[in-house]
Amino acid sequence: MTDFFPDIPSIPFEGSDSTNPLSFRHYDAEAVVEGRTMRDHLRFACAFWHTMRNDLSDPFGSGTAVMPWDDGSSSIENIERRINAFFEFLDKMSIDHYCFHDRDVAPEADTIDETNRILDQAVGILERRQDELGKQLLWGTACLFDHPRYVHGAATSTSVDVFAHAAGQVRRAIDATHHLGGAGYVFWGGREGYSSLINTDMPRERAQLARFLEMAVDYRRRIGFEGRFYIEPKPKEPTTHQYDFDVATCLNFLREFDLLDEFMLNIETNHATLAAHSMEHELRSAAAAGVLGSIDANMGHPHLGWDTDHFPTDLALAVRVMKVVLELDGLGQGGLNFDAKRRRGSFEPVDLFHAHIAGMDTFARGLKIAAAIRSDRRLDDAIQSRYRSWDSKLGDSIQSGQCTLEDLERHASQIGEPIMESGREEMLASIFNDFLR
Ligand code: XLS
Ligand code: NI
Ligand code: NI
Repeated sequence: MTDFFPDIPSIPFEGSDSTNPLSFRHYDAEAVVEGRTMRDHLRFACAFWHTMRNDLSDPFGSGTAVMPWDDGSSSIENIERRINAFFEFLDKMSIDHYCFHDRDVAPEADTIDETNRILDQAVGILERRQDELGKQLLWGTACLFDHPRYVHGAATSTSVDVFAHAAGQVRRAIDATHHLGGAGYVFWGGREGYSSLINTDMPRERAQLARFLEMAVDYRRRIGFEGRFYIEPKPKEPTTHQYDFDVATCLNFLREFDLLDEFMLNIETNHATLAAHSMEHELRSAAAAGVLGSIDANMGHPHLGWDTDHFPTDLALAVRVMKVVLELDGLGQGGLNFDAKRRRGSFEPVDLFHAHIAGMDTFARGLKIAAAIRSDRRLDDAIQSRYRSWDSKLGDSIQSGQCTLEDLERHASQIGEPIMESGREEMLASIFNDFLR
């Protein structure tokens, strides 16, 4: 299959001395780190929407992306060409997984029946290609944010008829994901939020969203879909405030509506940034609650305040992400999805390759360095040592609930003023940097 990127070969691993930009310098799929191959640790996925459907337009200018395979029509031939170009790309890049929205692969038609017929056709093509090339669907999802009917939200719309449209659309998107053997299904509430509280009944909208998710859980059970259900937190954009603001907000929502056993989270770096959290904070919050399921691996830009979906090229960030993933012993059936787009100026087809190589090599390096930091142990030991006073009789009795405020007051007055130690933050940051070689 060399129809769409004829001048670009399959990307080889050439090692860190290579100066060939169309090679991996760090991602060596079969190399073993902490007893597992890089391929299994990283489980890279490519996003159909950015790779095939993003023309790189921005609010000030039209699209620049050169896509010779795409005539812009909704014909089945064009749908098939896009899918074929996508799989040629995955194959040449050695990317094992992919993700898509229903409307990325099959545009909406005039009637629901016609829309579903086109989606079924597209799913048939995806199925053939993924089976031929041994690729796997990491997750599917429904686009509930583009069509004008979703202007006031989908599950959280003021219109019950819109809720019904969204329910039908999600049903079909879950079917498609199930049919393709998807490892997961994502709910990203693009318009599940509000523009202003002046016209919004927030508790009512949250309850609608919970009901929607309950219906999806019920449906999953009935059809026997065993992939994971993920919620993808994001604080804002396109709405002013989204109900799935961040990990903590999602956890509260899932607990409040008794859905915690049914959902994990898909955490995106740029969304963490928009919520004024570090990605590590979001990952650790989710991991502690047992819901860290999958990652949308991208990044923002310090000077830009929106979801710019840059390719993840920040090595230190990748190290922090991979350290959490290693501590968790992997993402299981989750993975690292490049929910990332090229800059508008990187419009040639070959830039798709450069962008994904940059992301994959950054994460491969991040994985190796995170493993080195773990085996060195100085950073982990430093954290453990800071809390060592808790590994004591007193610490145990507090933790196990055998201590009262009066007991502790007595203890405090016996020992006098505690001796405090430095947190050594700068020293530890410097040790971390020593590994970024
Ligand atoms: C948008 C989201 C979106 C989800 C899938 O900001 O990241 O791309 O990942 O709907
Ligand atoms: Ni995303
Ligand atoms: Ni995003």
